[in-house]
Amino acid sequence: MYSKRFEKEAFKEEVKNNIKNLYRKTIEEATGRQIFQAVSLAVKETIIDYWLATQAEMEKEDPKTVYYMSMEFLMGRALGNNLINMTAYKEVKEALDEMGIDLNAVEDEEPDPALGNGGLGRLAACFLDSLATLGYPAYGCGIRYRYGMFKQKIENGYQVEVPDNWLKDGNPFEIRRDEYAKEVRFGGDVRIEYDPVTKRNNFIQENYSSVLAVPYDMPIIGYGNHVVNTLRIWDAEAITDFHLDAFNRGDYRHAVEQENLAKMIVDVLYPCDDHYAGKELRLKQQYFFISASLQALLVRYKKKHDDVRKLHEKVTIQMNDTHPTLAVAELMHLLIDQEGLEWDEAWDVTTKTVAYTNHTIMAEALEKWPVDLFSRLLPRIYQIIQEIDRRFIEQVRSRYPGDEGRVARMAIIRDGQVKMAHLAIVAGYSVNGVARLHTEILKHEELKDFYDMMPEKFNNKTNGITQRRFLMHGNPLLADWVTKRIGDGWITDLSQMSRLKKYVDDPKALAEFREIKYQNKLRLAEYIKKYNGIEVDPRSIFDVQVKRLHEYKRQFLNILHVMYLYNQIKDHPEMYFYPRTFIFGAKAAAGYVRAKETIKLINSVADVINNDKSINGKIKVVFIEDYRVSNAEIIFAAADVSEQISTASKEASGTGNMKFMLNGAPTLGTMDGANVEIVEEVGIENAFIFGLSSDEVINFENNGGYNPADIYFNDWDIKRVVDQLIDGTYSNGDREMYRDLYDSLVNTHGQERADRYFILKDFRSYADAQKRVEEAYKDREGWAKKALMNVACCGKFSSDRTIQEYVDDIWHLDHIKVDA
Ligand code: B1H
Repeated sequence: MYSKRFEKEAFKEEVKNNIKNLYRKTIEEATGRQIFQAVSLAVKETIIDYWLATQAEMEKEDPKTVYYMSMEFLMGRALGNNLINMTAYKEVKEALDEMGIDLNAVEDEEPDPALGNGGLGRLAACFLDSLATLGYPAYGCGIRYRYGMFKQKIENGYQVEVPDNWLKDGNPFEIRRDEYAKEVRFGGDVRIEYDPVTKRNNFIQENYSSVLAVPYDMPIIGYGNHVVNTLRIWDAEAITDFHLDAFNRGDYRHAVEQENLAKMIVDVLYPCDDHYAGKELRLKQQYFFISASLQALLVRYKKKHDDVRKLHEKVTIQMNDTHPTLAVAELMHLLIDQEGLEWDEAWDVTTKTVAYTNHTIMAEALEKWPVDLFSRLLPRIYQIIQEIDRRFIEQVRSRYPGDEGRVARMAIIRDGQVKMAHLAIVAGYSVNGVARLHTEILKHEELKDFYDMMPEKFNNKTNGITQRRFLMHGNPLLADWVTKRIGDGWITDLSQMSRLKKYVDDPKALAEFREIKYQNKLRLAEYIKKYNGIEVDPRSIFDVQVKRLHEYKRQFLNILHVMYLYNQIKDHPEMYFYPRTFIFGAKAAAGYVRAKETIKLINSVADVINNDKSINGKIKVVFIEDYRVSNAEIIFAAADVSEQISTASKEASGTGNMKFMLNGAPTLGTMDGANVEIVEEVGIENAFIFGLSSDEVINFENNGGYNPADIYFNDWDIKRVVDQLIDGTYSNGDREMYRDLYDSLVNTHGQERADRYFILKDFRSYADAQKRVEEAYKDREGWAKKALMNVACCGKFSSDRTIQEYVDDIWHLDHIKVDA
């Protein structure tokens, strides 16, 4: 279907036939969902040809391949993106038009696959897109959760979670691969048996439970290069009698247990972002997909190679945070217990094969497993980690004699816990952070001891995003305009965006650029009308904060500032005020009480302000329900202001910030994560920066925090806003509804520090920055220049650049080429 081979009539015929054969219907009779299925199958047909061709090429060239291990792949809808990358979007749209079918409507029928929480999962998806586009052989390895990220409903201002049954009607792009199914074993005991022939101890797991891991493959299509890589996600099934060994056959109770284990294990994605769940089932999920993926990878490697001691020459494994760190021990297990390698040989291979990416310094996100749980569930894996730990501690002791404090800090197993980050660092040949500032904090604060001992492992890879989805697909008006101005090279080389700089002094170009933003704001306004029932003025400033809800991201600061503005307008109705629409979108982890209170607060403030006729609609507040990849594309395209207001040092990188920039929304933010690099690229005059620096925050934290009372009792505007949390203004007189949020700012209850995230400390500086935004926006042409400069300077933030750096510095992959 790649444009030159696309045959419109044949395609139309195929869609018709699919509807006939699948549903015994004509196009006129088919439902939207059915048309989506039929169109997708027609598209898949072409994909498969290129998928086969890519496989054949890999078979022939035997290139070094990366296996990207991740608990999350937040792919978003596939149909539109696949068509874009096949460079067939416009032709297919035309063909469907002729059949009276609207492609956009068909796309909207696709469930939005949400096998991820937020930034970490979406990053994995962008990386797969870039790997295929750059022509690098790659497998994504993950879990085929039956239920992805929950759907969010807002009822009476509160978040309600609804299960996301994304597989209900089947997934047209996946292929089930029974022939690659693998058994994964849990629990039981390890018997040690001496083998006099090899003179080795054999470790034999007995009395275990097991499940069958069955892979489903999804195509990952490179842009315009015919490369199709694979996302392999594992489903779990009960091991049928046929697979059970004779000893276990007929053991009914055991069979039922295994059946239940299989059902449970892939049931649902844990909806925690930047937070560690600590549940046994989560550990089972981790081992399940890691063991299956590694077994499959070894089989594939051994088809061509007989010496597993050279695995690292053809295979590299990237661990997306610590969630896949069991890969270290499982690889050791397979190499020693199955392949017969000695410990040192296995360790040599493992430590040349696995690499680790850290995504957060938030203490509550660090994975630590209780030893008793861990050793019961994974007895052999635990033994191996004990031995890794024993040898590592020996090294620390010989390097730092007498420094037992250091040993205690660095140990993998300590105080009854297994520390996954330590294991990942000790075994990984590379340890990277996800933005320059984040990596520096890792090296000099959080992971200082490890950096001291092994500085050569540490490196930075600043995150990126794919411009194919977040501009070409999400913002076709701007994409076409850019292409008209500078050609289409930016699609695979985002640095070419810098050629747009020459238009910042071209009034005609600026007028067109502004008109596009306006059209995108109209599109979002329609969406908001349809799904929220709120009228918003597309000429107002669209000030947007969309991301997971977390205290450190400070949606609370944003809404407190809205409350403050509202007070100002009420006090001074005559005051000049540029109309603003504050747009929020955020899911809270189901058990995260304070995050959910914040959602309720935003909705309460929205209720009061949106219904106050006296302010003439100067402020509108909108909470967009169920923020997800598909509506994100519409939101970024329409944003004027990008709120990136995390407490400095807490947001490892952020990637939403980059998507806003790509779509021409200047950043209003702290010097945190990748904001630092965004400002460096675009110039401080084209951003709105405020607040404490990361050094200042870290300093306060190391010295017991700061005293918010100093601010609360001295700044009358701030006190008034904070008091409004408990005087009933936003709760129909209920003084308790927001008591916990109030306390979090000014009252230390026991152990928790008041205002841990420096909201009051940064409030004035934030309000000033917001004032500067308003001033700047009044100058319409000046604003358009700033916005255009953001587009022109976003080149660095393509995930193509990020992936090229991973390849050059860490993975050293071979390139593949697929002929049409
Ligand atoms: C990020 C997570 C995360 N960092 C634990 N850490 C999870 C941690 O389910 N869990 O247990 C899930 C997710 N996610 C994000 O990664 C960072 O906060 C962002 O700043 C960063 O941009 C993103 C991608 O690197």
